Amino acid sequence: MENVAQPGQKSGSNHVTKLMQKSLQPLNLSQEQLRQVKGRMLEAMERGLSQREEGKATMSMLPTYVRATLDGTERGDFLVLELSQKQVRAVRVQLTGIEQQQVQVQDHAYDIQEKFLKEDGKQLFSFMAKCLAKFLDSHGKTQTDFSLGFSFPFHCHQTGLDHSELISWTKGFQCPGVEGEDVVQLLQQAIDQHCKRYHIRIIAVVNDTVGTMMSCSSGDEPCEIGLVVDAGTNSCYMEEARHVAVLGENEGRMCVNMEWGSFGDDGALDDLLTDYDRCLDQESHNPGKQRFEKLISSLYLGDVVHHILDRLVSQGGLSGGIITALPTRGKVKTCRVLEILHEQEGLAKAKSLLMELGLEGSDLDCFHVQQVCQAVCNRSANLCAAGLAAILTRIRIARELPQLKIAVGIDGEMFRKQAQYSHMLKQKLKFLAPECDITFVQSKDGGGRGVAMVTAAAARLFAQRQQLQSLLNQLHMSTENLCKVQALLRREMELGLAKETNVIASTRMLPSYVRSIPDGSERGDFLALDLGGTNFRVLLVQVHSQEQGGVHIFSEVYSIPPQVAQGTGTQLFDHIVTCIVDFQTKQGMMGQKLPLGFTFSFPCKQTSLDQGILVRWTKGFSASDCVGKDVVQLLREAVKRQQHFDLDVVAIVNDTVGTMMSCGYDDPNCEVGLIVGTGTNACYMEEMQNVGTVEGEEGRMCINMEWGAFGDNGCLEPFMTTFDQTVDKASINPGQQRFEKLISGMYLGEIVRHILLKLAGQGTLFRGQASPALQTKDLFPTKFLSVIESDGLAQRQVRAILEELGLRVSCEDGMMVREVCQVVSHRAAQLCGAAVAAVVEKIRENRALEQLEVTVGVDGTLYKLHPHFSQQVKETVKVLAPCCSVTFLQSEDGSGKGAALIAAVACRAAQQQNA
Ligand code: 0WK
Ligand code: BGC
Ligand code: BGC
Repeated sequence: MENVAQPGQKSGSNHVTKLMQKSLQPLNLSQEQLRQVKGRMLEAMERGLSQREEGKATMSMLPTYVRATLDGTERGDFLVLELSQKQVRAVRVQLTGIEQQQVQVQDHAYDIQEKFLKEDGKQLFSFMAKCLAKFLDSHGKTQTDFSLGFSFPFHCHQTGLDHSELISWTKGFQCPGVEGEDVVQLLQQAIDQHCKRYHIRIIAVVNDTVGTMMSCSSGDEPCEIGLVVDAGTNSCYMEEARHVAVLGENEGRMCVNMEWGSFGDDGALDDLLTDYDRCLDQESHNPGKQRFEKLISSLYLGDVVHHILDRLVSQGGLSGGIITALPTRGKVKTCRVLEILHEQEGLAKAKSLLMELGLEGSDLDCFHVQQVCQAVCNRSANLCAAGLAAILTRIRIARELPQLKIAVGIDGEMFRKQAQYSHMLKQKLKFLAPECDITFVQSKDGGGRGVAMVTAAAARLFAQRQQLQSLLNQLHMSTENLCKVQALLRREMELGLAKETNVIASTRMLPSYVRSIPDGSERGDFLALDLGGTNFRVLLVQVHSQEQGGVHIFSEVYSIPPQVAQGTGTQLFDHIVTCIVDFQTKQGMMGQKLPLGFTFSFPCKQTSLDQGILVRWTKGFSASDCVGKDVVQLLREAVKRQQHFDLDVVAIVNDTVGTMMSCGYDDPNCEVGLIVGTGTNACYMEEMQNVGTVEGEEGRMCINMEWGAFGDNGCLEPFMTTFDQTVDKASINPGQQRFEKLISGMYLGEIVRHILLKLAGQGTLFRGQASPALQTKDLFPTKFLSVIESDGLAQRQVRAILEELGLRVSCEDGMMVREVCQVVSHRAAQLCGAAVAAVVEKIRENRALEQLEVTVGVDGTLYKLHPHFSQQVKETVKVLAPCCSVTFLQSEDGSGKGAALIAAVACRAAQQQNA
C-alpha cells in the first residue's frame, strides 16, 4: 500500500490528505442528512408533546409554566441565583419606571470547585446559598425581603413555576441525593440556613434556555425561542398549550423546555454517529445518554477533536506518523478548539496544542488540526440548525403561517466565543427553514435578566393569587359553619311551625293543604299554570292509567315582560289570562272548563288548597296591589274581566310542592320538593302534630318552607360577605330573601360581578381597569357561571365570553374569573345542601328512625344546568345528614304536572265528599 506509514515511520502528504478526508468525511453532514435530522426531531417533538405520562419519550418536551412573554408591567426588586457548569452567579435585578420599564442589573459570579459536582448534593446547594449571602451582604444592604428566581439548567420535571424535580444530571454533574428531589425545596432549605439575615422566597425555577429567551425579549420584539449551546445544549420555545398533552389545557401558549440534549438516545441518530462519537459516549459518565448534546455542546467538542487527532496520529496522519498515540482524554478543551478556529491566531493555537500533546506538528499538521476543529464545529452548528429548523417549522405550522418572522434568544460558549457559529446556523437555516425570517438576539448577561423577568411575572401572578385567595376565603364555608347554618335553619323551622312563634320566624313554614302525594289513581284532564320561574307555562295535563300511557302534557311557554312583573296586579293577571286564552285557542279547548292547578312560586299564606294570600313578592316581581291579597281571587277577577271565558281554579300550589307531587307520581318516596332556579325554596311532608298553625294532629301535610327568607332576621349575618350586602342593597327587596340571595340564580351572577369589580379595583384583575361594562348591573346572567365552569371549556372560550361583555381579558384573568365563579357557586351549593340536610334530618327525627330513605324532587335551572352544583349539594347532604340516604330526582315535567295532580286529588276528594 503506497506510502502508508507504519508506526514510528513518516507518511506521504497524499496519504495524509486522504486520511484527513476519510477522517472528516463522516462529520460533513449533507443537506439531505440534515433534513432527515430535522424530520426526526419533529417526530421526537410530537412524541414528547403528546405523551400523557412523563418520561416515555426520549425528548421530554417539559412544560415550564412560563405562559406569556412579558407585558412590561412588571416592577420590583428580584434576586436570581444562576447555576452553570463552572460558576454560581448571584444577580439582583431592579425593574422600575412608570411608563417604560427600566432594568438595572447587579451581579457577581463565584467559581464552583470541581468537588461540588460530585459530592453530596446538599453541599452544592449550601455553596449556592452561601454565595447568595455573600452577594447580599455586599449588595442588598437596605432590603431584606426578596423573591428569588433560580436558574437551574438541568433536566427537570416541573409541575408549577416553583416546583421542579431533577430527572437527571448532565454536563458532568453527578451529586447524589438530588435526582428525584424538588430542587426548589433543596435550595430554599439551604437559603433558610445560610441567609438568615434575609427573608428570601424562591418563587420560580427556570431552565437556562427559558432565562435566555426571556432576557432577550423586549416589549416590541418578544423572543419565542431560547437556544443554549454551552457545556450542554438545549432549546425552549412557546408551544400552543393545547399541544402539551400533559397539561390538559387548550388555551394560550406555554414555554416548553425541549431537553433536546437527549435527542437520539433512542438510536434516532445512530446512522450519523461516528466511531469518535461512540468512543466519547462510552467513556462518558452517562453512556447512551445525551447523544445530541455530545455532538453539539462545548463540553464534548474538544473530546471529539481529541479522538479524531488520536485516530489520525495512530494512522500516521499527523507529525508524520512518528507518535502512535496521544496522551489520555480531556487534554483538548473546547475553548482551545475555538481558539484554533481563529482566522489570525488559529494556526499558532493549533501548534501550541500539538506541542502540549507532545507532538512537533508541522504547519500542515496545524492546518489539518484546524480543519478537524472546523469540521467538528461545523457539524455542531449544522446539527443545531437542523434542530432549530424543526422548532421553527413546528411553530409556523401550528400558527398556520406561510411565513414566520421570529426572534431567537441565544446564549452559551459556542455563541459567545465563536462569532461564526450563529452565522453558520443562519446559513444552514436558509436551506432547512426557508419560510422563516430569524433574528438572533444574543443574551447580554446570560439568562439572569430573563430569570428575573420570569420571577417578576411569577411575583405578579403570586401576588394576584394571594389577593384572589384572601378575597375568596371570605366565601369559604367550613363544615363547622355549614353545621351552624343547618342548626340555625332547624331552629327557624321549629319557630315557623309553632303557632306562637310563626310570625317571628324568618322561614314561614307555610301549610300547603296538600296532605299526601298522588297514589296513581288520579284520572282526568286538568289545566295547569306555572308562574314564577324563568318562564310562565300553561299546560294541559291528561292523567290516564299506566296502561293508557299515564300522564300526557301539552304546554306552551309564555314570557312575563319585566314591565308586567313590575306593573300592576291587574296587568299581571290579565296577562296570565290572555296567555291561557291563547293556549286554549291553540289546543282547541275554548269553552272547556277544566279543573285548574295554579303553581304560583311565591310565598303565600294558605288556609285551604284554593286560597293563598301573597305574603311578599320575590325574584324581581313587584306587581302592585297583590301582596296581602288572595291570588286565586285575583286570577278569578281577571277571568271575569275576560269576556266569554271561565276557569275552575281548584288548587294553588308552590312550585316546590308541585315539583314534589310531580316526582312523587313516579317515586312514592318523594317527600321533599326542592327548587334552585331563579329563586330557591323547599317543601316537605311534616307531621300534622308538629304544624302548630293548622288544626289537627293526624297524618301529614306538605309545608312550603319559604327558606329563601331564612336569615331575614339577621341570623345569617356572620356568614354574609360585603359582596352579599352589596347585592342585597342593590336588589328591589333589600333585607328580604337573604338566603335566596346567597344561593339562587338571580343573584349569583351579581355576587360574581361585585367580586370582579373589587379585584379589578385592587389591580388583581383586568390590569386594574374596571371597564364600564363591569359596572353594569346583571351583566352576568347565572347561565354565565354554568358555561364558564363547564369542564373542558377552553380558556379562549372563557375569554371570548368576557370579551363579548366588553372586558379586556388576559389568560390569567380568564382563569381567575373562572375560579371566582367556582367559589361562588360552590358556596351556594353547600348552603343549599346544609338546608336540605336540616329538612331530611327533621323528617328522620319526626319518625324516630335510625336511618331514613327519602327522595327529594328537584327543579330549577341552576340545579339542572350548572355542571357541578347538584353534585356539590349531594356531597354536602352526605356529610351533614349521614343517617339519611337521600335520592335527588330531577323533575322532568316541571311543577305544572304536580299542580294538575294536586287538582286531580282535590277533585277526587270533592267527588268522594259529594258521593
Ligand atoms: C320549573 C318549574 C317551575 C319552577 C322553575 C324554577 O316547573 O315551577 O318555578 O322550575 O326554576 P327556574 O325557572 O326559576 O330556574
Ligand atoms: C440540560 C438542559 C440545559 C442545557 C443547557 C443540558 O445538559 O439538560 O437542561 O438547558 O444543558 O445548559
Ligand atoms: C319564592 C318561593 C319559590 C322559590 C323558587 C322564591 O323566591 O319565594 O315561593 O318556591 O322562589 O321558585
